[in-house]
Amino acid sequence: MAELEQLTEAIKKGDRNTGNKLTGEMIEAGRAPDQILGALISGMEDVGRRFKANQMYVPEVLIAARAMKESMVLLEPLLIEAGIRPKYTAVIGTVEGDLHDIGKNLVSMMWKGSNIGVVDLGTNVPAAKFADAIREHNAQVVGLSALLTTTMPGMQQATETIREAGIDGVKIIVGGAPITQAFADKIGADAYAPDAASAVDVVKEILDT
Ligand code: B1M
Repeated sequence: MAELEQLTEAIKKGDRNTGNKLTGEMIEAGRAPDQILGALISGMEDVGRRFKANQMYVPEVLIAARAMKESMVLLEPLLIEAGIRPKYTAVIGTVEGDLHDIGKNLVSMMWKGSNIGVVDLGTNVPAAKFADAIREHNAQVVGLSALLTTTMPGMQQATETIREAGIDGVKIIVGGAPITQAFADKIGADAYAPDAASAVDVVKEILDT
């Protein structure tokens, strides 16, 4: 099997040792960084598909994402040198009052795995901080996560604050266990994603058109 395919396989399996070894060897051999990145993304895309189809579960996704992250650490300096930038920039955070971050982190990892740059604001993020970060990083997308019914109003507040800030063209994507499409519509979000893999599809749908 060609090295690039082997790297894709290593990411799919979450085999970070093989992933690191292959990435390092290919860098040493002078392989184009965008080809290595492509192989890593293919691996995470497959992980996303299987996660969505319930053929893979949260711990396995986290292990695959860790393998990808480690290869990215090796690859990043070359990508910067070659001027290869993520296709989009997204800001993400869990809304004010809410400390749950496992689902948000999964979305963040899946986005990174799809070549979307992510600025992660963490948990308990005040509405104004989202707006500030979108402006500061020129983000095209903002992801809001909430796990508590009591913090759903915080998601509405964040959406309103971002809209009121008049930031041109930023797309608001919402998700989390108590969130529904109906709630997303009610608060004026651009899209709802039921899971982390769908959050990748949603970004592609609304920005790649
Ligand atoms: Co909390 N908690 N918790 N908790 N907790 C829930 C959410 C709860 C349902 C448990 C229960 O009562 N059955 C309940 C909420 C009830 C409600 O509001 N209806 C609850 C409660 C009440 C609380 C506290 C209030 C408890 C207390 O102190 N009395 C407290 C609140 C603290 C706070 O936030 N202010 C609290 C605290 C905690 C811990 C700190 C102990 C811990 C969080 C640790 C952490 O996140 N670092 C915790 C946990 C772990 C849970 C449960 C058990 C698991 C949540 C989780 O991580 N699931 C949860 C019960 C449960 O779900 N079984 C529960 C796995 C994760 C992968 O799923 O986050 O849903 P999830 O993410 C999914 C999708 O929702 C989606 O993608 C992911 C899958 O692909 N998604 C997005 C998420 N964000 C998205 C964003 C997107 C798109 C998709 O676009 C931007």
